[in-house]
Amino acid sequence: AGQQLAPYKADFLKSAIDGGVLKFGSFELKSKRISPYFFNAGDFYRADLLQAISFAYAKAVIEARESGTLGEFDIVFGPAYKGIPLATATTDKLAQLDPKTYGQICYSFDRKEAKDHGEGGNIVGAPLKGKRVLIVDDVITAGTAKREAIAKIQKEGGVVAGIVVALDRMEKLPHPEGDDSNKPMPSALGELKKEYGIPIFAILTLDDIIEGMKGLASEEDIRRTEEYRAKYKATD
Ligand code: OMP
Repeated sequence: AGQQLAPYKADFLKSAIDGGVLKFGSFELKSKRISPYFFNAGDFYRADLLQAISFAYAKAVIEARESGTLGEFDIVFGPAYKGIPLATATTDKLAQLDPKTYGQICYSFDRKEAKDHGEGGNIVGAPLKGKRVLIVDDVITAGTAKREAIAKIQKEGGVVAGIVVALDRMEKLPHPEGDDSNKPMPSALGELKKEYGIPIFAILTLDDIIEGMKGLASEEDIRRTEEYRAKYKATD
């Protein structure tokens, strides 16, 4: 048996499964891999679920600050569109849980439709210039979406302090000889960490889901998810 999940992680996983945010079946990912599970953070739209996800993000951030994984930050940034409610609700929850430390934290997000040229107008909320920015996003698989967010923040003169996601799928990068080669490969998350020298952490990892789904999901779904992990888990 693996390690027991922290209570806030177990509660979050239960909310995600009960709320139909974490689904089991057969799903094609952005990477074209066929996954037996899918996490859609866009489905946390009901008030009780929004509270559950923002509480879990806030707890993960507070834990990362207290353990020294994450340094100080000024702004919580949510990449459009799915990151916007996540960052906004997380900012609110941080201030609610610890007003002394987080009462002055700001949020901001980008406009998807803004043009690449021109001055300003790309960011809604707190200006990023000279600020330490924590990115709040949904899921990390290959890390493409995170690279775009980092580039946007840097372009606005912000310094990326770290990235927090709801789910780290722990997947390996595709092997140059083909994705089904079964050869070991490092993770997208590890590569991002190294490349930018920033902390990246998650409320849940795939290991956490497999540990926590016992009793919440069918034997068949657990078996298929374990098989997927055996096939696509990264070496780090
Ligand atoms: P990367 O940008 O490659 O890291 O993929 C992450 C994105 O994939 C997320 O922002 C989602 O758009 C999507 N996704 C999920 O939302 N949930 C999943 O469980 C898996 C994916 C995915 O396609 O890999």
